[in-house]
Amino acid sequence: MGRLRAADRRVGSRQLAAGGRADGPGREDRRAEADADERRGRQGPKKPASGKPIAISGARDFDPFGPDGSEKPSAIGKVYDSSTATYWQTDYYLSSDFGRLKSGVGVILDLGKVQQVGKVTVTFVGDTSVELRSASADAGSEPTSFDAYTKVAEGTGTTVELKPGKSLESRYLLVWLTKLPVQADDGKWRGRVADIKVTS
Ligand SMILES: [Ca+2]
Repeated sequence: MGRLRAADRRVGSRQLAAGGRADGPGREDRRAEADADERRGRQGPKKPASGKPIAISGARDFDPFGPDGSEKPSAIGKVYDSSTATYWQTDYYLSSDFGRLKSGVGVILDLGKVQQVGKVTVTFVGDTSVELRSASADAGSEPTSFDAYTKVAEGTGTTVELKPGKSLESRYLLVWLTKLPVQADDGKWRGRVADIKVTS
């Protein structure tokens, strides 16, 4: 019995040794596979470079829960005039939560065509809470209903970087203000959007 077990152990150690040798080529195979993946990646469809500016071709004030659906449209171009010295502002409200009249107001951005969106940076006057919402990539025209825009990111601050969690493709984005600051100069609760930048 004792000798048999010893023989078993010898067989076992030989198998281990063989297994050890088998591991070598195994690692080689995995490396070769990784190389092949890399080659396939290089030859595959080109991934859009990230961090490239995406031009905003139009902006519209959006107040779907207000009586007239509009919020100070005349200055809306100032959200993308590349100057942080100019801004579009909301009406004023009696509290940071819009006097409990509505859940928010915002700006719809038209990117001209469906784009891969990596980041939207919004500069406010005063700490503001904001959501980035997106229409679906197959929206043929600018959606007018709030429900057509899905929340993809949110943040609070004066310069807020909104990064969708997964790769986002859309033509229409909604920058949706959800909490307003008090403005120092007029003492009123209102949002002021000084600049919006979109990058891939
Ligand atoms: Ca501006």
